[in-house]
Amino acid sequence: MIGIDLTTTRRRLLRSLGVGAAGAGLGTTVGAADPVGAANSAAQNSQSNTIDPIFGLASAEPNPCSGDADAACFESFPAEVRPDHEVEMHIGLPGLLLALAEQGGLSEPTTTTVNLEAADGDIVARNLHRPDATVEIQTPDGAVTRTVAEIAELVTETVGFHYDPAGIHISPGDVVLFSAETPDHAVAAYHERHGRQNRVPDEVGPFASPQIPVGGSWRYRFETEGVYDLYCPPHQVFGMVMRVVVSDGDTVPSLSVENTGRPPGTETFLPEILGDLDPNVPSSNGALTTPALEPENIVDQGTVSWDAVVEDHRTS
Ligand SMILES: [Cu+2]
Repeated sequence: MIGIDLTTTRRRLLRSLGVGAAGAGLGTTVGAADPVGAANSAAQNSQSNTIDPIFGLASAEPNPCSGDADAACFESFPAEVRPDHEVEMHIGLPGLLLALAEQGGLSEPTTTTVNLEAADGDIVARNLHRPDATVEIQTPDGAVTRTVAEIAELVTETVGFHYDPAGIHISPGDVVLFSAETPDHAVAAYHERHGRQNRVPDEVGPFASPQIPVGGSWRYRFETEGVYDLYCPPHQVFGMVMRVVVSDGDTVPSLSVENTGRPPGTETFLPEILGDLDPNVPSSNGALTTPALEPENIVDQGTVSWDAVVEDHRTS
């Protein structure tokens, strides 16, 4: 019965992610738009040329900053709502691991040894249970064969659902563009009116984006100095959070936390959708308490990558 329940839970989670048998659709990106057309679309899609302090400014039109565009892409937006910084929203889940999970995952004790070896992000093949044993994985493109050691490597490369950068230092009044590179993402402030701990400056309202379609974007202007903790509502349970530090120069504001609701989660459910394989990606709480995301480090670095947060978590 327990096995059936876990499978049901995993299926339900996979469905809620819009993930098919082999994770089809993950990593989907919309190709770089033609800059002139994108500029026109961006202008047409802005119902107003203002950024609402609660609802921001969303656009489903092709985002001129999608993919690997450089900072010149900001020029495509009207001056009064032009971004100063970009944060991308990603899913880092190998389709092969999702397909393996869907067919039941690895057997014990192989799962346990893979998890133990992957925990700090490094694999020592000889410590794995039968590292050269092969596993056949069914994908929509046919069956592929991988060794246990290769699957373990895939687990260490898995960084899960994330914002990139995961930490950013900006000036008061700056606009951040959140780009949806993969499906199902959104941005919300940890705020009491979202039923959460308040983790934004006192006078800041319960701001949030709608769910942003792939290739679309959302802009928000951070007016008030302070530390802002943000989460992705569908993926908070998988650790998708980030921190924005707003200050002039090298000033390091402190995070103000009020216990007005649920704190960032201390568990991550990634292993449940990966057939119990555990890439040791931090929970929401785990990510926000890494040294990498301390406000002082974010101000020092300017931006902190999600990879740095995961590495910090795995090696601490
Ligand atoms: Cu998300």
